[in-house]
Amino acid sequence: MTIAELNQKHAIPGAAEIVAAGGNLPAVRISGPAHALIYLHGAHVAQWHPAGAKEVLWMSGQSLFADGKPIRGGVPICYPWFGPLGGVAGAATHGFVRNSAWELEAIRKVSAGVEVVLKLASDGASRGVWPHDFVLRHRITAGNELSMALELANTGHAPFKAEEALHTYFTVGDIRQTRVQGLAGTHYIDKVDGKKEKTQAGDIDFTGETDRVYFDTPAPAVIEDPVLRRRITISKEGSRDTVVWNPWIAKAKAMADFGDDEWTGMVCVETCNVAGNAVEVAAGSTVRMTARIAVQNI
Ligand code: TA6
Repeated sequence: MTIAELNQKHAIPGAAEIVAAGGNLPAVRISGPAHALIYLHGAHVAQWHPAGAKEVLWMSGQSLFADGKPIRGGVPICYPWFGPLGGVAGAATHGFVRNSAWELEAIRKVSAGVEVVLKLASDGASRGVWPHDFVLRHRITAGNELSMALELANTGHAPFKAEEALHTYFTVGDIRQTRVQGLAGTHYIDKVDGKKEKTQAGDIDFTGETDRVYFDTPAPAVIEDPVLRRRITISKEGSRDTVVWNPWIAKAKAMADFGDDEWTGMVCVETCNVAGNAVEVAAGSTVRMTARIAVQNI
């Protein structure tokens, strides 16, 4: 559908319209009182901030906005695998749905703000990469909080297991002064130290490349940002794991779609089910993973 046709069907005057955003890709722009920008490409939430707040999500100035390519920032959806696909050369990192064109199913005003529903179904191409039938719906509500619910339906005749993540990039004033709270005492795999299993002592602070998968962490995580003087709380349902990532200097330099000096202004705190906590979905059933983001001044 063209942007004009999408607006004809879905626009809500004064609240939501479809625009040609980065790379002329169609995106839903939500305006007032909260602001959000949601690409149909990858059902990708690229921007969100409540009224009166600075932008909460982070986006690289070097990000690509192109069919088949991931957007560097906002909230990429990782599915049906997280990270590289073991043993399959050329398989897209973090799965293929973040690079796919999703269908805009609905936009509606709700009490919590504006809800946008995007849908992606398996097809011949996806079955060639991953041999299961599914329908994904991403229900995003942008208001004073940002709520994202990823619903996964198994439309096939056999159960399957899948990994899933809302790989959320947050803006921070300076990662070197930022702490992540709420994961003390939990176990994690340290991907920058030989994937050793460790226990988190107190708050997470950042003194170098940080890439950790925290297992069995259903509790909220909190980003404490003394520079922007705000606290971002990430609550969740249906997610057992949390990934915390900052590429630091060398990794930032190594990524073409990540500015060399941008590493100081971002942190990923990701809502996910990965590795041993991959979701098992029975034929005909649906599972849901939700992240809810709130920001307050401190
Ligand atoms: O979530 C952390 C991570 O798995 C890191 O290892 C790093 O690869 C990051 O994701 C970004 O992955 P991407 O494929 O988007 O470059």
